[in-house]
Amino acid sequence: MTKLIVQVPCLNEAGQLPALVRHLPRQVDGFDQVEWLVIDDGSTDGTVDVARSVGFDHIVRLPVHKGLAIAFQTGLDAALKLGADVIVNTDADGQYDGSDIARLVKPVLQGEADMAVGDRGVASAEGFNWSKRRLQTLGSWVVSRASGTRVPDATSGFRAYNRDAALQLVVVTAFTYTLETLIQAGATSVTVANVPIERHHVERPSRLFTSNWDYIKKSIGGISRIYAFYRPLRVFTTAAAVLAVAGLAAWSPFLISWARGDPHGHIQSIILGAVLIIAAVQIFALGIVADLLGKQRVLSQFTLERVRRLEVHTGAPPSHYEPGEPGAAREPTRAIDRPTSATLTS
Ligand SMILES: Nc1nc2c(ncn2[C@@H]2O[C@H](COP(=O)(O)OP(=O)(O)OP(=O)(O)O)[C@@H](O)[C@H]2O)c(=O)[nH]1
Ligand SMILES: [Mg+2]
Repeated sequence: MTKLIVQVPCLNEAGQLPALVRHLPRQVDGFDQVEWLVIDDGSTDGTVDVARSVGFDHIVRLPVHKGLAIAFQTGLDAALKLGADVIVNTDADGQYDGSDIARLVKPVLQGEADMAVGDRGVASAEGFNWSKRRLQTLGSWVVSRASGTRVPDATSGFRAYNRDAALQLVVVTAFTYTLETLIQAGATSVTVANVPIERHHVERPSRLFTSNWDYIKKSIGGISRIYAFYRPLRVFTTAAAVLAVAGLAAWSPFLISWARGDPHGHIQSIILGAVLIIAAVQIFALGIVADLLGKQRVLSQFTLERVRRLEVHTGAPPSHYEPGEPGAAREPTRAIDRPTSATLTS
């Protein structure tokens, strides 16, 4: 029996859920069972009650607000423990069309990819303002550079994961799961497919950002941090190179007069140049340490993947779980019988 679980992370989405479920499928080709899971992140508007009343089978209710990245991961973890073979994440605001789920899961079902990302065509999509379009394009570029995977819509929240991909994912940055999960996919053995999808225009205010400026600030901060996190050597070496060049420039008055046979004076430029060169060497050394820490992170990731497999195998219950619609929750756990396919490639 194959099971699809559609998960919807929510922050105060009571008003959106009734319209959302009208388009969420109960049957998808290739699956015997399709279930819905809501992840409530400390909503104050009765999101959980509405989710129950509109037929969600499973509810994960975080006791306090933890942010989208943690909510997303808690949802994946619960879906695995509920026996999902494939997990689809979609947003509550109605931007994505439930009828696209069948198309989204196809490459995953057919074994062409471990993960599929719904591509909204962000570079040309109407309804996104200029800054959002540019920042989404920047996000996709950073993901391509940091991971070697080409993903045209890296910030898309409409995604499908097979069990292996879901077991391997770990998000540690709080800002967003979208970019980091793709970079990790590129660094491990998880293959990614891009599936063109419909995008509906959404009027309701974002739950992630309070204003345009907030979006720009958080996006630039988040994207830079993720890049430095996954490509520390490149970032630190670039910073060190800039300082080294500035140091040589500061030394140049002394070097020029020394070449002309007058090695006296220019004490300020010698001191400034020396300070800059020492700083460059230290930053390069920090880059090497950060690179080694990155390797440690990859090792921890593989340990965590094995712990998750054991948890699922032994039937550990999902965290913060409540059954949804009475009688709706079926088969709370199911063992994973296959060995890990993860390979150390990073
Ligand atoms: N659990 C949880 N869900 C959240 C949080 N912030 C946003 N969400 C949910 O994540 C989904 C995406 O949030 P949106 O408000 O649609 O984000 P957006 O700014 O419109 O981003 P785009 O849809 O990519 O344009 C929605 O289902 C939200 O309810 C959060 O802090 N916790
Ligand atoms: Mg949205």
